[in-house]
Amino acid sequence: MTETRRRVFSGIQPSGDVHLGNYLGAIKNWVELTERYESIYCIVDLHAITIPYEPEELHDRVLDLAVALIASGLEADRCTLFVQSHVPEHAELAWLLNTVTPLGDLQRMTQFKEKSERIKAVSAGLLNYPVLQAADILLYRADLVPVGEDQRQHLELTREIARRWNARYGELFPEPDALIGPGRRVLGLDGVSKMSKSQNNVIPLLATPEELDAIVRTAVTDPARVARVDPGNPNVCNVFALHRVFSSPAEVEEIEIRCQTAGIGCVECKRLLAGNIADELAPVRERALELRERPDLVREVLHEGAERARVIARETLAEAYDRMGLRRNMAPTPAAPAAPAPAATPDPA
Ligand code: AQP
Repeated sequence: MTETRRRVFSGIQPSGDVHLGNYLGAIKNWVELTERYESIYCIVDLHAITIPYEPEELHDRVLDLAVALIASGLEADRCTLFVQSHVPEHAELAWLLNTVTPLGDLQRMTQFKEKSERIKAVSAGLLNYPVLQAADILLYRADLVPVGEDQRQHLELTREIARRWNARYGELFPEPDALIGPGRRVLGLDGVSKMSKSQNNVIPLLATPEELDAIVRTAVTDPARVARVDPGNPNVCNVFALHRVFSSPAEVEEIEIRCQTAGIGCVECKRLLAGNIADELAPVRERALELRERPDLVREVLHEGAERARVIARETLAEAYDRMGLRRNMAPTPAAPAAPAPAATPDPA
């Protein structure tokens, strides 16, 4: 049975170049989900400003991300794609949800702890990030949220926030389920940490073949393999992990053996990988080039996406305000039409 009526929501931050981690861990799966679900995808710019950023770069980053998403297959006829700040109801609902979210729950979030270690001035926005995320999801009363393992804790908090709010103000928000896709956690060029836009360890999704060759060449391989003549261990090599994704099974098998027997060096192994990534992503790159030539088209997709999203968002927010006793309509009730004056009776002469 096709589940056409169930709704999926997910978001991605315009916080840097979209990379293979985002693509393999999220975007590819999002495209597949559009076949089965009503899909709403959001460029979460309000989340991106919770860590230090350059205001003059943000708008271009949003458009670049939109280009990458549409080029990957999230075309307007398959899903609703929009920018979070274009639908102000996200921030409004987040404020309402803040009031039912215990401070301790936010302080316990792993991502908050990790990010606040890297940042000097930690803002309240970073702490409240998961509440805004809850608002993103609950605003559309989404049933399913495709997330990576790293986002599971935030989704659990969203469910908890929905439960608390519903218990206090009456059932409104469904508790969304996590949809853990087939995508894996992709490691960065250092081969240790998660590939992350803000970590300077990425392979950009839209890199040209030449750029890919140069970038992949910097990837860390098996650290124990010092010289070309040393045999390597593919199981601890991130380049090999990416071969498993981008190379044919026969090629993977051959590389595994040649690495273990020092039959192939890391330089050649990386060159092959860069070539295979370039080949697989060629259609995405080509579509992105077309879209970059037509920024008006990209803006139109985002504009129409926001219009569609707002229809749902307005309705949910109005209901939430109402249930919380926040009556926003203070317009005077129109006066009743005046009764017609009685016909004058002529004075008796
Ligand atoms: N390395 C990764 N492997 C697998 N999946 C990943 N995702 C991100 N990095 C990897 C998935 O991409 C989706 C969108 O991510 P996001 O931009 O909202 O936030 P993020 O996870 O914080 O991504 P980054 O690249 O690490 O951004 P910064 O550096 O700004 O924090 C999510 O579904 C995520 O799981």
